[in-house]
Order: sequence, then C-alpha cells, then structure tokens
Amino acid sequence: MTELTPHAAHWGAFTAVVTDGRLVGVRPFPGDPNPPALLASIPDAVHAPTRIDRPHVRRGWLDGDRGGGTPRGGEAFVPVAWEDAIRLVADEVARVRAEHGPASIFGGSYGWSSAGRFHHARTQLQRLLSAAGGYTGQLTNYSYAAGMTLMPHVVGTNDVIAGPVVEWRDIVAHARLMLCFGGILPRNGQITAGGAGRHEMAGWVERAARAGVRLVNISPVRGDMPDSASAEWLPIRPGTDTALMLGMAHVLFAEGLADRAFLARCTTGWERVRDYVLGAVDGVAKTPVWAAAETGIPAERIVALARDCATQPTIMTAAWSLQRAERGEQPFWMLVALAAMLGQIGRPGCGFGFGHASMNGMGIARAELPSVSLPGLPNPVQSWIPVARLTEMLERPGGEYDYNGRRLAYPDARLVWWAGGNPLHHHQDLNRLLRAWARLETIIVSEPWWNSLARHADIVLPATTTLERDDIGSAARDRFVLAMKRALPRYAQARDEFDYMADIADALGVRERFTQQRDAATWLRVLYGRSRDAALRGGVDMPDFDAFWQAGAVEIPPPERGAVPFAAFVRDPEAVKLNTPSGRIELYSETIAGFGYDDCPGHPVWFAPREYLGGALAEQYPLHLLTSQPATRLHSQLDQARVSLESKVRGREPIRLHPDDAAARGIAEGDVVRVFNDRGACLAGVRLDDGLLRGVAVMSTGAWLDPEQPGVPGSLCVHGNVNVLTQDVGTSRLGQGPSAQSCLVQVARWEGTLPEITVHRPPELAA
Ligand SMILES: Nc1nc2c(c(=O)[nH]1)N[C@H]1C(S)=C(S)[C@@H](COP(=O)(O)OP(=O)(O)OC[C@H]3O[C@@H](n4cnc5c(=O)[nH]c(N)nc54)[C@H](O)[C@@H]3O)O[C@H]1N2
Ligand SMILES: Nc1nc2c(c(=O)[nH]1)N[C@H]1C(S)=C(S)[C@@H](COP(=O)(O)OP(=O)(O)OC[C@H]3O[C@@H](n4cnc5c(=O)[nH]c(N)nc54)[C@H](O)[C@@H]3O)O[C@H]1N2
Ligand SMILES: [Mo]
Repeated sequence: MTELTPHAAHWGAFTAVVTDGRLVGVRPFPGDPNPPALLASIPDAVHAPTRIDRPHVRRGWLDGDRGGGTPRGGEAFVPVAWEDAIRLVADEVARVRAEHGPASIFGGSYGWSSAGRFHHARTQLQRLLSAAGGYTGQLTNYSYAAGMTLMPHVVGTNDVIAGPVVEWRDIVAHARLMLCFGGILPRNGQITAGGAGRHEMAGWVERAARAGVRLVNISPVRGDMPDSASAEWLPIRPGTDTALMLGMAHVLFAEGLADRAFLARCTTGWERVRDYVLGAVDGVAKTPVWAAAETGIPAERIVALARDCATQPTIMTAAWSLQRAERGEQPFWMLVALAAMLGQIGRPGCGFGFGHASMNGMGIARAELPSVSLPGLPNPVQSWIPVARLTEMLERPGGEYDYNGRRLAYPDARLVWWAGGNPLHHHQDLNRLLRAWARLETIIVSEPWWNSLARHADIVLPATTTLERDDIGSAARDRFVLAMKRALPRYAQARDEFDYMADIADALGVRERFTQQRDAATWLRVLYGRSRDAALRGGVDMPDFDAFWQAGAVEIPPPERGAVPFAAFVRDPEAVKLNTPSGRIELYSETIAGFGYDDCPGHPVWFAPREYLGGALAEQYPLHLLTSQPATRLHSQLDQARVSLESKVRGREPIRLHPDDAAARGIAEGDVVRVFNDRGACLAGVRLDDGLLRGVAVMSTGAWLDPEQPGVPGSLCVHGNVNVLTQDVGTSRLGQGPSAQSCLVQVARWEGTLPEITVHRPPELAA
C-alpha cells in the first residue's frame, strides 16, 4: 500500500491510497476542517465499468454518414486503433476547415473538465484548435451568464458575483441581519473549480449564527439553510424575488427609510427606480400587498423585513441560481438597487454580494494572486456564441440575434468537438438539442467515461483521469497549490489529452505550435514558475518547483485584512470612480436603455415569467420544478459512483415533493413518478419533504440521460435527467443566459413495469 501526497479534485483535496495499481481509498486532506462526503465516490469513478478503453467510432459514421438527419445515440460503436482515430479526426478537422471555414468547427466545449490545471481538457482542446486555424467558441458561463453580462453596466465589475465578495469574517463581526436569497448551502460549498483544500462555508454560517447574526432563508426550500444557522424561513414562490425586493423598496421610500444621501452621492438614476416603485411609471405601486400577491409572502412580513434592514447593519446575498431564470438579470440588478437604498454598501460586512451560498471559497480571504493555469493560444477566428445559445446556433445557421447591445449572426457549425464538458447534462431542453444535434456532420467527444455525451457522438476518444497523470492543482478561490502526482497506471488505452492532441496537431502540421516544443513535465515547471514569479511580485515567496513537488503542497497565507468591496468608492465617489459610464452605481443605465430591449429596460423591473406558479401555464403544469446542484456529485461527474447511486430511489433520481402535492396525486414516499411537460418526460423516485413551498418540486441536475429508446429524441428518460424538462430560452437579449429555473411540470405515478437503467453500463459495441 502506498500513501501519496495530496491530490486535487473540484470536490476537494485528498490523499490517494493505492494497492496493486488500484485506488482502494482516499483520505481527506489533513488541513480540511470539513471534508466533503463526495470524496468516497472517487475510487468507484476511477475504476468504473463505464471507463472508455480505446477509441471508438459510430458504425454509420464509418460508413460515410455525415449527419443528414441521423439522430445519434441509437447505433453501435466500432473500436478502432489510436492511429486510425488520430487520422480520422485530423482529416475531418482539415476537411471541414477547408470546405466551410474554421468558424464551422465548434470548439466552445463548455464544461468543468478536471482539477489539474495543465491537463485541463477544454483548454488543451482550444489550444489545439487555435493552432490548427481557429474555431467558434462560447462566451460567459452557465453559472451566472445573465449576472456577469449585467454587472459591468451596473457596478463596473463582476467581482460582486465571482469574488472577492463581502467577507464572512466581516459579516460575523459587523452584520446583525443577513438576508440569504436561495439560502446558504454547504452542499454547494463542497465544490471549488480547481480544487479546495479547506471547506469553510458551513463553519462560517455557524459562526455567524453564534455571533448573533440573524439569518433569513428566503427560498422555496427550507433545507437551503443548514439547521446550525437557526435561520428564519421565508418561503417564496420561485422566480419572484424581484417582486419581494420591489415591495421592500416601496416600504423604504414610503416610510422615508431610504438613504437619500447615499443614493444621491453614489448612484445614478435612483429617482427613476423610485418612480417605478411608487407606481408613477406604469400606474402600479409595488406595495407590500402587491408583492405579497406575487411572492406568497404576507405583506406584514415584507414591511417588517424592510424596516429591519433599514435599522440594522445588513448584508444581502443571493445565490447565482436566481439569475438562471427567465429575465434573470432583474433580481440581481434589483438587489444592488435595494442595497443602495439601504445605504450600507462599502461598510465592512454589509451591503450586498452574490454567491456566498454557491461555491466554497466565496467570502473567504485569499491573497489575490493569479492561480496556476495553462494559457490559451490566440484564436485566429473571431467567432463565438453566448454560452447557452448552443441549440439555436445549430437550428439557425446564419440567423441573427441580439446580445448585450450587439446584433450578431450564428456561425454555420458542421463539426463539434467536446472535451471536458457534457452538454447532454448541462444544456436545457435536451430533446430539442438532440434534434438539432442531427444536423451536425461530425461530433467528436473526448471523455474518460461512456456517459450520455459519449454515447451520442461519432468519434469517441478515451481520456485518462487526473490520478493517471502528473499535474498541478490550483484554484482562484483556494489558497493551496497541490502537486498532483500520478498514482495509477493509465487505464487500458486511455491517453492524456496533451499527448494525443499533440499527435493530432502533428497530423495537421502544427505540432510545435501546439506543444511550444515542451513536453508535459516541462510545462508543469513552466506553469508553476510563472505563478511563483507572479506571487513574488505580490510579496509572497513560494518554494521553487522541486521543493514544491517534493513537499506536495504549498499554502499561500491569506492577507491579515481583506478588502471591503466599494469602501474606497463610497468614501470618496468623486475621486474613486467605478468603471461605469457615470463612475457610480447605475440604478438606471443609459447604455442598457439605449439597447432598446423590451426584455431588459434601463432599470430593474418586475416581469411576470412565462413559467411560474402565478402564470396561466400553471393550470396545465401546476408544479414549479427547481433543478438544483446535486449534493451527491458535481454536475454529471460521479453519477456512476456510490454517493450518487446510494441516493437514488429504485435506481431513479430523487424528486422532492410536498406531502400535500403528493397526496393530491395518490403518490407516496418511494414511488416512481413520471415527470413531464410539453418538452419531455423522465422518471424519478419520490422523496416527501414538508420543507418545500407547496407547488414546488426539486430535482438535482446531473443524472445521466438514459433514453428508453436510444436515438429517438423525445423518448422517456428512464433515469431522471432534469434537462429533458427545462426550457431553452435566453434570460433576455442582454445576457442570453440559461433560464433553467423557470420550469413548470406535472407528475403522475408510474404504473407500468420499470424500465431498466442501462446508462451506468458500457454501451453495445459492434462486432
Ligand atoms: N437544469 C439545470 N441545468 C444546469 C444547471 C442548473 O442549475 N440547472 N447548472 C448549470 C451550471 S451552473 C453548470 S456549471 C453546468 C455544468 O456542466 P458541465 O461542466 O458540462 O458538467 P460536468 O458534468 O462537470 O462535465 C464535465 C465533463 O468533463 C469530463 N471530464 C472530467 N475530466 C476529464 C478529462 O481529464 N478529460 C476529458 N476529456 N474529460 C474530462 C467529465 O467526465 C464530464 O463529462 O451545468 C449547467 N446545467
Ligand atoms: N455539490 C455540488 N456543489 C456545487 C455544484 C455541484 O454540481 N454539486 N455545482 C457548482 C456550480 S458549477 C455552481 S455554478 C454553483 C451554483 O450555485 P447556486 O446557483 O447557488 O446553486 P443552486 O443549487 O442551483 O441553487 C441554490 C438554491 O437556490 C434556490 N432557488 C432556486 N430558484 C430560486 C428562486 O427563484 N428564488 C429563491 N429565493 N431561491 C431559489 C434553490 O432552492 C437552490 O437550492 O454550485 C456549485 N456547487
Ligand atoms: Mo456553474
């Protein structure tokens, strides 16, 4: 048995225990006060029966079928030798580039890949495609696309979403009241992109509660706040947070509690928001009574909450999920407006922030130094789409659309190559995507596992996992740099992305441009060295590479005093201007107003969503389905491993239902139900939960898509992938973000025999 130095995964750092070339266990990272349960899943995943052992090609594709309407997923795969796979891929990339131009190669490849920063699949792929003439990429992300497109217009930065945000230690020391839209979720705090050495979110919530900070969980789900927070629960109808904030704003203006001095000094356009709130614009005063009708929260509680915020040191934070919804820009903009009315922005521990609930490391002090990362190569083609407009791009090549003030046209994608992401997990309305998928000539997928994406590809390239290669773990939200040493032999014929992509680059005549004449070991030294140099410039002395590799981990000490967002600006807004056109917080944006978008006007407003419990569609589909991040995996990663498998109900992904909603449909705990709407249907296993607002159902994302009839878009997913149900529309013409959270469904008891789940076994291969 060998015990190795620490290794990194997005879900935490750990030590690998290896016997005879097999990972037999993992130990939590010594410095971690709260190691995530997910670590237990790693050995299963690494040694899963679904590992891809060699390259494979879809039978029809080998026979010359280049799309033309063939839905993928229904045909057997033919194993091929690596040298054949490399030639097929290189020839196809060259052909599409020559016939249709490089923008027809879609290499956006959105996804989390794995924690090692050199063998980061998406970055490696994009380096290869850049070296080989260019590709169409993806802009923004599924996490907070609407927010990150909006915030630069409003406060001149995305730090308020991505961090550094208001620090927990300041919240504990200075805040008395903390409003948490979407709660605070240690479940989500298991994760940090690039790996997490210390998990601290749960500890901070507890400390805040003990210090007497009154925590309020504003969410449709009571369980969005840990018990240790002793929080009040303010159940809110999904998609109506903007209405609640408007109702609170009404109290502030009507009762003279709004901080007019702050508004005048630090913001622009606040009068317009006030007029809108008071009803001067559309004749509708956004009173607490009005807000109560939309949100389901009693008017008296809205009044009391607004008064409490105005009279105590208050921090308001919202989960990123709030903007992953129709018109998702509005709750984020309105939260900034409400915080400005309270006038506490720039005070330690007060004001507003986003994502304290969303990921480990948010609100935790860290030296602001660049993490270790593999730089990209310049893409010779200026072609990209907003991240979530994937299906629309395939449906409407050349079609025009709006994004953040620009009129753009979709490229004519012919070839898609995905490495390190899973669109058949992450994208909305998967049946629509699968129909559009059929228009593509070629789909190449690099994956360690036969997940749903690999099964819907033409050419499948088997990748190693992090434990099969040397790498460096480093995250922008964590203070550890980890030497991720190879601990296992490579699985079967799986190869590292860098190695087989160098061979593909060679076949395309661009090997040296791709590798920059370095091998993997040299790259690790170079990347670490760059980070060390940058740290030194920032006053931090990191050991040299050999000492680092020997030690296995470097901890970069956090600064004594963290930054207080907006403190300098608020002290002297004339001298310290924000990076907005006015230099102030823009509660009204001339720029956005100038775009003329009816779905995102010049100041925050209430839009009744098309899909929510207050709309007409709720008569047909009376349950609002929230598709949250899974406690049991990272997105679709680790779904085939024990923590996720143990959570399933008769093999199906759980759906949480209010006992009354279940009883009204004759459904009991442990039943299997069909969850459906006009877009699709899946099976799910029932867990009753009286901590839900009535009419709200919750499922986690990431169960591997398992169509009852593979190759037939629209067929029942027998396992419970939520994205056969969600809608694929942009948040607005401004952000064009995903709107997954605006989703209505119906459920019914499944009476038939239970179809088998096959997606956790390898697919059928051609003889
Ligand atoms: N309905 C709904 N949908 C959502 C969301 C939601 O809230 N609701 N959330 C959205 C959000 S915020 C996000 S970020 C996305 C996440 O979407 P993704 O990031 O696409 O999800 P992952 O499952 O993490 O995909 C990573 C893939 O990389 C593969 N991989 C890991 N290591 C390697 C490697 O070394 N090489 C290669 N080639 N592959 C590797 C994994 O097996 C996995 O298939 O989902 C989005 N989708
Ligand atoms: N364990 C685990 N952790 C993760 C991930 C994972 O896959 N697994 N993914 C990571 C990633 S990529 C991201 S981007 C973050 C995402 O972080 P978030 O976006 O914060 O996470 P979600 O789980 O989508 O949503 C948080 C909560 O918001 C509540 N909510 C949903 N809609 C509404 C609404 O309209 N109003 C209110 N008030 N509340 C609402 C839901 O009940 C949900 O539990 O999580 C990260 N953390
Ligand atoms: Mo995300």
